[in-house]
Amino acid sequence: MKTIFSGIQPSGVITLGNYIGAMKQFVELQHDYNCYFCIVDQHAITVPQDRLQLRKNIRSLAALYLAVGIDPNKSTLFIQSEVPAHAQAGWILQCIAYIGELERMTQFKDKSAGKEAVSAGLLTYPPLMAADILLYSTDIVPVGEDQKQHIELTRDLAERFNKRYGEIFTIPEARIPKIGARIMSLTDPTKKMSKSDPNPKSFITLLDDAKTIEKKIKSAVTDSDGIIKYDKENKPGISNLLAIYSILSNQSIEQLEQQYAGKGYGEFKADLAEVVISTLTPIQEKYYELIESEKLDDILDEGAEKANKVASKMLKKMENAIGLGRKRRR
Ligand code: ATP
Ligand code: LTN
Repeated sequence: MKTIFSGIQPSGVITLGNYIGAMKQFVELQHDYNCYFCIVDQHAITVPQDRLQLRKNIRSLAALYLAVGIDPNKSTLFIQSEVPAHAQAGWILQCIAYIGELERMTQFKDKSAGKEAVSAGLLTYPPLMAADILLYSTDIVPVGEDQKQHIELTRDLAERFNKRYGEIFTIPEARIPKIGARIMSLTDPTKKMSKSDPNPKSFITLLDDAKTIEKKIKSAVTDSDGIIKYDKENKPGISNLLAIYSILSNQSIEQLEQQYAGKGYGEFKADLAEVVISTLTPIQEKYYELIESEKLDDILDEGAEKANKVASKMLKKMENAIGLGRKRRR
């Protein structure tokens, strides 16, 4: 069975963008692959985080993974900081990476733009992400469009390591969905929807209640020509809403265009809100059952244990190949 690894940052509550671009795929893929899904808390601290909020977001993300349908009997769900090999292998891969290639990452450029203080971790984040992936001999990494560049860098680092020290790493491939790989902000449809956006109107979280969802969709930025048609260049707002509608309702964009021919944005948005609410209601019910439960801790303990076994073995292999530490007789 091939191996899948993916991670989500506990930097806020998961948005519809994260769900459509990443999580929804995870649920489908777990039946056919050996899957590892990670709460990448060490990645989240590359930008400042409030201590209590971070703790809350980590637990909330774990419960959401399960609530959307990740089955702990099929997939390994764990928290990155509970598996020390990630940071250890991340350090080694930082020593393989070049500063120039890290400075070229668009996520680094976006997140550091205009900031007075930028942490070194924001720059060296991709080698840690490479460690996440390479420790598990991952074949496939399901992610949204924005992560493509990081996976390419991961491949480069793995190839460089293999060439220098011997064939240790599997070279992973990104898997990006055909539609929904880049859900846009509701307030600025030229920007990606992001859970850490300071304006909560720009995203819908998986925990938003029905009223909030209706309001956010109603106020989503569109255009003034009143035609429901997919045209990303000229009608980015409506095209984004059509993409969300299409994926959540399993109807094609063409079907939706036909269904709403001659109808107004108001009706379209009200129907879309219904579709979003009916997708999220069962997820929220499961979430609230899990969030305070001991079962959630048991699943995370078991996940960390399984992940630790695999990751520490690979870390040993890396250290051996490089010549770190001592040669062990036992
Ligand atoms: P942050 O705002 O903290 O950067 P984020 O919302 O961009 O967070 P991540 O934790 O970085 O989310 O991403 C988790 C997964 O969701 C990744 O696979 C990423 O590609 C995907 N993803 C993030 N935003 C979107 C989006 N707008 N559309 C589709 N997929 C997305
Ligand atoms: N960089 C990713 C999160 C992430 C990840 C990973 C995704 C960290 N490690 C490993 C896939 C595989 C992000 O910002 N979305």
